[in-house]
Amino acid sequence: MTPAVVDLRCDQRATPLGIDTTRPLLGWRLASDRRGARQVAYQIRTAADAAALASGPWIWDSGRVVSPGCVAIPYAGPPLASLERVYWDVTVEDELGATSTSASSFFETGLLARGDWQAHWIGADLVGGPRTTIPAPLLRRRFVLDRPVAQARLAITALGLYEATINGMLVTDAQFAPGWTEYATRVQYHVYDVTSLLRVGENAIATILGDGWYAGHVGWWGRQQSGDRPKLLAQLIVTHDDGSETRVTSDDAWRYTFGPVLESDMIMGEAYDARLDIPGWECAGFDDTTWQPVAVFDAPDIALTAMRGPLVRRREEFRPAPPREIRSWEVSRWIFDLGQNIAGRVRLRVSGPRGTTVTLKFAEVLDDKGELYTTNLRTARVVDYYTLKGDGVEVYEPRFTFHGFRYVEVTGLPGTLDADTITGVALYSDMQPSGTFTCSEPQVNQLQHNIAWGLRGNFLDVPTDCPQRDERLGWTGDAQVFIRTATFNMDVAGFFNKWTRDLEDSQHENGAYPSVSPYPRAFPLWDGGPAWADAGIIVPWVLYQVYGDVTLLAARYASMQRFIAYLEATSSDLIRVDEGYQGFRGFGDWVAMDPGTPPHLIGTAFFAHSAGLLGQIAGVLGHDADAARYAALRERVAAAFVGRFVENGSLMVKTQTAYVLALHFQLLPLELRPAAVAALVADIAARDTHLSTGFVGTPYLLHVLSDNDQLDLAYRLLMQTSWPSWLYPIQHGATTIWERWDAWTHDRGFQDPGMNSFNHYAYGAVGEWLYRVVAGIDLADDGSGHRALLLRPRPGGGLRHASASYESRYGTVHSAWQLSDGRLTWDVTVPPGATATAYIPAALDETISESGLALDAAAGVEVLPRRRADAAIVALASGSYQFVVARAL
Ligand code: RAM
Repeated sequence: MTPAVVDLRCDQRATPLGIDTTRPLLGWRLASDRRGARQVAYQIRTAADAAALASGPWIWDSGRVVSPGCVAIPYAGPPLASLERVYWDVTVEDELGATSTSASSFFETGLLARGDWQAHWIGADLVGGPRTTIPAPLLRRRFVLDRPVAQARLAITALGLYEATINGMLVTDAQFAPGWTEYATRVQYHVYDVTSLLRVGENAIATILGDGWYAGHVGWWGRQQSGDRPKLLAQLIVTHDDGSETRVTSDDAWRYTFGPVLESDMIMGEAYDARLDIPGWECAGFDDTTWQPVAVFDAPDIALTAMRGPLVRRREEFRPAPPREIRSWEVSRWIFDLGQNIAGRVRLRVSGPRGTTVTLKFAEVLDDKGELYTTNLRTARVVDYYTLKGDGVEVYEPRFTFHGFRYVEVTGLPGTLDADTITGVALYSDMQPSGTFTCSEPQVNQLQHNIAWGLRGNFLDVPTDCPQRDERLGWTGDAQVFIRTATFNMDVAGFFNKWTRDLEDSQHENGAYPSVSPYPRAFPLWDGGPAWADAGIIVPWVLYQVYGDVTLLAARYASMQRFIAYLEATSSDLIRVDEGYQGFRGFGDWVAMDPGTPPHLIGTAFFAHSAGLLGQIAGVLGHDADAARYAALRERVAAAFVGRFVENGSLMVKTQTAYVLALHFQLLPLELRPAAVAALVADIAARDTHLSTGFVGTPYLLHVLSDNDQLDLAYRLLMQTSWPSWLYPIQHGATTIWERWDAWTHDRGFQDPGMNSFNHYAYGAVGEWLYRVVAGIDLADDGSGHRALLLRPRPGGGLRHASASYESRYGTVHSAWQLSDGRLTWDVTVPPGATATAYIPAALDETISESGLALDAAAGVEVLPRRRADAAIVALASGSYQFVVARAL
């Protein structure tokens, strides 16, 4: 069977509208379970419509390109015009010479030139203050179409948030559009296909504007960090049957009023008075003559670019258990438990007398009296109010706010509440799940669950540290710590592609990357410091490794160079943030049990690491002189590290994180490594098999152990259940990852309420170890994305089985091992077009078969001459295999 060509993508999306890349990246994959199936050559064709793809005329024909590549292939046709739809397909030739053509796909450009926009920025006259909010304005415009509509596109954005309808129908189910960017530099627009929403005759376009991250509270610095009120920019472009065009743009012909959304703030919550509903205001025929004319604003001097990442959507819903009633002072409070800590909102379903106000409060955990624990929310109010209009069942879900919570307290409603009163709605960026991991230890499975929910709870347009307190910022350190784990659990290509641009937009002119991006100007830490600022290099690098997108590296290269130049300029004798350094020395090994790793050790280690990565990036981009220069810089920084921190052959700083960084970043000369490993092992033993690492050391800890013949110890740390450990929170009912090892302990209760989130993904960075080491799905690191796989499970820890799958750009990678009756069975799938180097876990005296055949007789398997004492090494063609390892008789 010739492989089918499926899953066509452009710029990582299926059939995107409104892209503004001039050379969008095309990709596809093959579907085949034939062993060895692979692409030898491809041919891409584009045409003006789907029918022409088959027979021409073609607009661009790549010709036959001999290449196995099927991810991130740049479009190389003629320059694209605004709002141009390009149909394309791809014909693939496989290794047997057979060809197969995909179904047709398309992509469509947005408004590529500034001059394409005739719209004006509009909004309401009213502004709030640094702490006082205003109601959400409703904006509308009626217009008449006198000819049939062939096609219509709405290009729209806001400084702030918009919800837009045409004739009362939402243009998108996305939430918090257009997302959060560095508003001083850029705002993203979206293009929607609204053809089916229009009709001949009178129409209405209507929007509600929310303060969002632009004008609402951000962090703990109050409102109006980027602007004083939300503003809308919208342009509807209608093409009629006869080819003529009608445009409706945001301008002074729009009118506005205030409605039922009295206040809606991302951090504080929403207040909605249903008595103020204005029935039909979004529809044609509504009389808006009593409304005010909108204010029209000068266009800000910022880039208006097409969206990159996915928008936030409603995802999972949670039905709570029946609520518990707490009655005091004649007032009933009802506490609901969703069973899962999420970022999102509650949909309320109530009936009651007109004017009744329901109050909803939120918390991640309960205190020892069974009440909501909200001290850790700091200045975030996190309360929603809904006032009933009193006409039967009313359903309400807020629009422009979200909370981090598992528990909800509802007050104000008469009568008895039941589980139907609320539904929890998880909100996060609309990414596709990419992996699964399970094993025979339920607590580790719960850990995997908590990692995945840590991601879901914090990938809300930007990678946030936490979703509940007055913070929720795009912390750079957290993002770099977690990104590799994130890739295993969700397709984060678009999400992080967007955020790397945010990060460059937030970069200080002197080259420093900040602590958070987007970067609120009130925050003094424009230099994120060691391990935080380095996200500017680490994040693009990981994206390249995983998704094979070179253009991202090219786009960010100059910015990365500026960062390394900044480190060179501000370090002294290559020691970064040395003692006495006047600038910010960094966050250290944040919330570590052992905080003793000094800033300049972390700084210099990450300087070497980032310089080394930039050297590799330069190599990938073909900048050979730069590659040599940065590689040499890395060596010099590593030497400076040794010169400063090694004495008599051992590290002077004796923290676990110091050993971990020195080993993982390969800073020590080879002969000093065994002693460092031994010292790390001894420290873990001295702590009764406990870790002491913080944000910085934790992600690498188990890798360092398993890479250095300490697999068993790595498993014992993973399986540790007393604190500090990954499983301690699980023993106490956690459903997400905690910010601190000691967020709550049985002997000490809650820790530092100023910094105590129960949904902080950073320590979930252990997730990549589960996939890469326990299940053994890894990359050969040749930059081809997942075309060259390294499959190397390392059974241990008393596990009887472990299984993972990962949706790579080439298809599903699968690895599942099982131990029973003294035999190890290992099922493996290598997707079409990919190859794998596989380490079959087998001792020298064990025999290996594949689907019942001797290894050297199995199709698609090439036994490599190198053999380890604990593994036979084979090269695998694509396909599925089952290896059985048994003791020789
Ligand atoms: C905290 C954040 C974040 C961390 C910084 C240093 O406020 O929650 O996780 O990166 O500080």
